[in-house]
Parts: sequence; structure tokens; C-alpha cells
Amino acid sequence: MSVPLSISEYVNGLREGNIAVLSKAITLIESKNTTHQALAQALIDAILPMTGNSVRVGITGVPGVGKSTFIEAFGMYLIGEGKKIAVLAIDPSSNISKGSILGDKTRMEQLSIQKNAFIRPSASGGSLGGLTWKTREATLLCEAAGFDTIIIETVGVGQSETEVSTICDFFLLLMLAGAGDELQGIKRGIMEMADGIAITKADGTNEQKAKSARAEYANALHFLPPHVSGWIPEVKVCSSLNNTGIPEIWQMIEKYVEHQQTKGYFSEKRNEQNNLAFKKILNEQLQQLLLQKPGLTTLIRELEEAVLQGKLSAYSAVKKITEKL
Ligand SMILES: Nc1nc2c(ncn2[C@@H]2O[C@H](COP(=O)(O)OP(=O)(O)OP(=O)(O)O)[C@@H](O)[C@H]2O)c(=O)[nH]1
Ligand SMILES: [Mg+2]
Repeated sequence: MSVPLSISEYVNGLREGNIAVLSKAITLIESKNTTHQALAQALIDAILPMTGNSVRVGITGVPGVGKSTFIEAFGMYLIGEGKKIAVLAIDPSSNISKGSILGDKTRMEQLSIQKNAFIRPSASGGSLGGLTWKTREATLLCEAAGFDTIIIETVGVGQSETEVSTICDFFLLLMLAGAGDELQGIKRGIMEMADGIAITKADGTNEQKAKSARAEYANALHFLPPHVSGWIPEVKVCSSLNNTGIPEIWQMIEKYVEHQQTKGYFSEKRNEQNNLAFKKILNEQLQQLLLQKPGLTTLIRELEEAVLQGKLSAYSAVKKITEKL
């Protein structure tokens, strides 16, 4: 990356809602250079008082379900409502494919040219806290820059779709009608995490199928454990192509936010997420520190082999390691 700005240049730029500065700040937090990382953490600390004033919506669904097209339609609707939208993505495959959301920017044709919209391709992972946590910091930067609705898109691959629920307020699951859960690769766990489901492509000959699917999913949700806050996830149908059902999805999210806020769960969930981030980063850093101890990596490899060959129990092997510390 080019030479970083100073902390006050970042902070002032963000406060003014300067998009170029926001982009640079996100590049800074993604940098693997240790000097940049230190600066990035100082920046995050500095902007913390400017963050938190947004609704963070996580969106997931299998490839082809219509995430990008939905975000285009949904984003345009929200902009019409006077909102400022930031679209971020968690895409573990983007290291290989060079970021599908880059292609997405062309699919989000209208949204990407709006002055009140900011679309950012996926971060490259590997550094502190991994992809999800980089996205979490990017969310904070967008909030500091005045974006009030943050959409975090995740591809239905690996763990990204469950992890996004640890950084968003509302977790929206997009589903296709008539594809069958098996086909959609939807794990039961994801349904349990969803705060709402939207059945996409409810248009043409698909409209009736989508409506029947809504009833089925609404019914299925009744058999899942209830959310701690007492929120009951809703199922909606929409067509991003025809722009139908889109306002209803936003209304569901607003209803959710109000529900959570009156019950005190809105901030509680964010506090828990903060706590989780703290623990996750702490564990990761402790592990890194420990592995710097001379000879430890070799010892671990040897003991792992011994366990594999049945020469040592897992417990005694670990004991031999902890004795060294
Ligand atoms: N009929 C209809 N087709 C749609 C609708 N939304 C999306 N599609 C089509 O479905 C296909 C996939 O849409 P995308 O928005 O690219 O889906 P995605 O979930 O972002 O896909 P990946 O990025 O590959 O994970 C495209 O050909 C879209 O034109 C809709 O509301 N109605
Ligand atoms: Mg897409």
C-alpha cells in the first residue's frame, strides 16, 4: 500500500465522510505489515467513540441464491429512504478468485454509483483475527464515516456464513424455493442463527412456489429453539428483479431492532460480540507467543506423531508440552 496517513488525517477524513480516506483506512487495517498493523489498531481505538450508530445486517445464502442482486435492490431501496449504505463482504474464496464482489460491483451497477453507497471487496485473510475480524473493523470504520446501514455479505462457503453472525445485529438468510435444504447446502445451525429468512426470486412461475416455501419455512422455524430475546424469526418472499417484497424485509429488520432495543438485547448482543472478539484475538496471540518458544513446534510435531501411532494418550502428550512452559 502507499504511505499511510497520520491518525488525525484518518480521523478527520472519516469524520467528514471522505470515501477516499475510508478506503485507505480499510486498506491499512488489511495490511500485514507490522508497522501498519500497529497504526491500524491505534486508528480503531481513536475512532471507537464515533462508532456503533448503524444497523449491521449480515446476509448469507448459497451461490446463485441472488445475494448480489438482492443487495442491489435492497440497497437502492434504503438509499431512497435516505440511508447511507456500506456493503462489505466476507469471501474466503476471494484469495483464489480475486474477489467475487469485484465482479459484484458491476452487478451492483446502480448501487455502486450512488454517492450514499460504499461497496468494498473482501479483505484478504490471514492476519490478526482473520477475515471476519477484519470485516468487523471495516464495519467500525464505515460507521465512523457516517454509514448508518452496513450490509455484510458472505458466500455460503466454509465457516464464513456462521461467523458473520458474530459481527452483525441481524442475520438474514436467503433461500430458494423448491431447492430442498440438502441442495441448498444449508446446515441446520444456520437456520437456527437466522433472525429472518427471505425466499428469493419470487417472480414469474416461481412466485407461487416461493409462497408455499414461506409457509414451510415458517413452520420449520417453530421447531427450532427460540431466540433468547424472544424474537421470532420471520419468513418473507421477495423478487429483486421486480423489486417486490424488499420494503417488507427492511420493515422486519426495523421491527427486530426495536424489539431488541426495548428488551435491552441490542447492546447486550454487541457486548457479547466484543467479548468474543477479545477472547478470540487473545487466544490467537497467546498461541503465537507460545509457539515462538524454541523447540516447541518440533516437540508438538513429535508428540502429535506419538499420539497418532497410539504410543501416548492425547492427555499425556499435552501434559508433556505444558510442562515445558
Ligand atoms: N428471476 C429472478 N432471478 C434472479 C433474482 N435475483 C437474482 N436472480 C438471478 O439469479 C442469478 C444469481 O444471482 P446473484 O445475485 O449473482 O446470486 P449470488 O447469490 O450473489 O451468487 P454468488 O455471488 O455466485 O454467490 C443471476 O442470474 C440473477 O440474475 C430475482 O429476484 N428473480
Ligand atoms: Mg454474489
